[in-house]
Amino acid sequence: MPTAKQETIPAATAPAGAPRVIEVVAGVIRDRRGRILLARRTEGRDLAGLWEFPGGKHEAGETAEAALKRELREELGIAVEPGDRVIRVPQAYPHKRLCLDVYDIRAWTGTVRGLEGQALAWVPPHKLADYPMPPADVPVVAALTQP
Ligand code: 9L3
Ligand code: MG
Repeated sequence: MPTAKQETIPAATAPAGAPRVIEVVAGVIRDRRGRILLARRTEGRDLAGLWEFPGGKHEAGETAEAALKRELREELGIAVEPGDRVIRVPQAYPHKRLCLDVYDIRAWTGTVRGLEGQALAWVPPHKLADYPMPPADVPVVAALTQP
């Protein structure tokens, strides 16, 4: 039974010609001081130079939780325990559509490193808005900082 959280339209029932939605996950990772981790997208990729909540695309058949665990292990070298979903952001770009699901990370272990050469920043919540972000990440900041 699909749950309210699983809004992916199976390919078989998607309207003919509808562009596929790329499912992306990201995590809100906090340190002991309550700062939040942002990663800078590297040169040569789309949205290069912008700061994002770390994560990436689902692989085929992966749940959001599995994708998040894998992405954050690959990109940052940490083992994470995803908690509640903070926000789901549908995003239409001129050339593609994606849906970003952002989860709170309730616990993590290891040492955070930019394993793909990306710059990292631990940012106090009230400074998140100072970092230029991909359009999909902007509503996340609002969700995290609104009372
Ligand atoms: N994206 C946006 N915000 C994020 C993440 C992790 C990803 N916090 C967008 C950028 C790309 C797409 O999702 O257009 C796929 O991400 P990636 O696989 O290029 O990292
Ligand atoms: Mg990524």
